[in-house]
Amino acid sequence: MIQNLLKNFILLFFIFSLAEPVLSNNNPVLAKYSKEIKEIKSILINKYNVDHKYASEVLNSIKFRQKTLDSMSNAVERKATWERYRSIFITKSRVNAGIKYHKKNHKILKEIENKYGIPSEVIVAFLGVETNYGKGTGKVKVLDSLGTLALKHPRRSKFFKAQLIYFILLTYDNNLNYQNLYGSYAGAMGAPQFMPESYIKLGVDYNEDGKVDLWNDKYDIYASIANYLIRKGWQKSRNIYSNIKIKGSYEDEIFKNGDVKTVPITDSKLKKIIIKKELETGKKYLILLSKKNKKYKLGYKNFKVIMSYNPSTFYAMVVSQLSERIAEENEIF
Ligand SMILES: [Ca+2]
Repeated sequence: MIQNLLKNFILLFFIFSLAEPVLSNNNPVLAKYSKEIKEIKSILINKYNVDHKYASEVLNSIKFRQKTLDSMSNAVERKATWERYRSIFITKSRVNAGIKYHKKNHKILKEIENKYGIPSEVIVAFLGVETNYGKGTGKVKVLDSLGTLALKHPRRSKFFKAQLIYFILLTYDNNLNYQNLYGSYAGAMGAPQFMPESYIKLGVDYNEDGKVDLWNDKYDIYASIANYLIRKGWQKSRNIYSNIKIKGSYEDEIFKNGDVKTVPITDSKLKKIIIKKELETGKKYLILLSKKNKKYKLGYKNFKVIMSYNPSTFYAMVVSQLSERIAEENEIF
């Protein structure tokens, strides 16, 4: 209420001041990007009805972070082998912590599982890989990460520009202090590390307290992950992937275009090259993990759904394997 009054007061003040605030006058670093900022501001004001002064004020507060750009090009997905990547995420401590977390939050997790049909251990595995079960939600100001990437990323500035716009909209609509929101170097937020667009479009206010809180509210966090997966096409009670054995002569062939990828394969082709012939229904993918060590799996629709959260084949496989270990409930000693 007070915030609304304040907003109205600011709006009135702005209308009667009659002067359009000059954006770059107190942030010379941004001057070079005045065209882009003008465009972002215009979308916020005209498409999303964000207050003019608010949009200017937030955009003016962006501080560039070179570290953000460096981190983008050094992401572990881009460099590690499967064995190295797996060893980072499927560790004794992460598996044991996941089993404990799953038991501790059993009641809420089961409620969400029953409502959405997403296995609770899959929800917990996402949290385990993303933020070590909500413990490390990121220490970088989201505004600065997204501002840097939106204006300076060499290839993906269009994507990050959209995320910056959604971020500002999120803070405006929910009365969140944009100076106080921290996330990953790429602008992912909260325990499940949602980008602003997903936060706005797929976040769920499950406990109906008027806001989607992905930092602190377990109901909102679990329901938002479940909702995300359902909306991306998760198939209830179906497998994520299977172990398969490919006949020796075909093992080299499947890796002829390299590894670290997930590629579609038809049933007829599959029947020709695998040893065991009984197949599940639905689309299938060869998950090519390591050419050197001939590591591969057979993926189903749900594997691709996990990849919609993060397009890395390795990422989707560690989420899948961590969820299995949590479901088994065998702590590692
Ligand atoms: Ca809520």
